[in-house]
Amino acid sequence: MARYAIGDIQGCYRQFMELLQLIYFNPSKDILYLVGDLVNRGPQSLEVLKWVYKNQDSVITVLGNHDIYLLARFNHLVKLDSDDTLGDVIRDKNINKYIDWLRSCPLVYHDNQYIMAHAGIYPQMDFNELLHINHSVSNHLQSADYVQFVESIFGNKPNYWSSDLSSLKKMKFAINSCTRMRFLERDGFALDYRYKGDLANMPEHLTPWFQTPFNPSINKKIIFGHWAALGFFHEERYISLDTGCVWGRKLTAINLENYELAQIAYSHD
Ligand SMILES: [Mn+2]
Repeated sequence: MARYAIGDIQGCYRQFMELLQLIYFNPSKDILYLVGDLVNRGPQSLEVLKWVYKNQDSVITVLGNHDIYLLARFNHLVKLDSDDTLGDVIRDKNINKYIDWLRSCPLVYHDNQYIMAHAGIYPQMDFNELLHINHSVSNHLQSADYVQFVESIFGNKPNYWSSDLSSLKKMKFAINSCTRMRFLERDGFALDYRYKGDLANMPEHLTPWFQTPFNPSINKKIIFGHWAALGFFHEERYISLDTGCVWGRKLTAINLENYELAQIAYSHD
């Protein structure tokens, strides 16, 4: 058995299939860790969803911002974004089963060695409290009135963490930090939603989330994606996997036993 983690696929089905061939992925014995953002922007979101749904017993997926957007879009909670490529997903005859499967995916997954969340783990949070909130979010997403819940979690506020927040605000903060975070304000560590670029050009008042002091309860290597401008990084405490396939760059897999990398370039035909 081998475990592999793969970055943001965003509908790049062809590259996803080529990457699985390159790593000799065998769904009967290997496990894939997917950092989320399976869909949107790219050309074949439906094919990606079908594959992941069919192989769900061999796949661990955490929710990305685009996956949550699909839940909202399916339920007519958001305006159609001009870059949206989810039309064929929404119209598919099996859409209900894909939506129900997405509703069963967590925000955060962890095992003995790793913690995985789409954008990362907010460094100031107690990890056990985050797991508790993760569990509440899953319960809401799987409840009969999940549409109301999805409607209630949109928006940038609160952009700071406090254990005094209400339970809904804690869930909103956990969803925003786990699925959208890149930079924090140096002073007070509030989430910043404006700057999405690289580290070289970051405004002075910001710091990347992973370069701030961590709560000691966050003591495993963090696997994340979401940040195409950051690209691939592997350091002692984290693995960054979004290498911008949907923006014409690469799709990346890392073997979680020996850290061998495999990559497929977006365009080679
Ligand atoms: Mn994302």
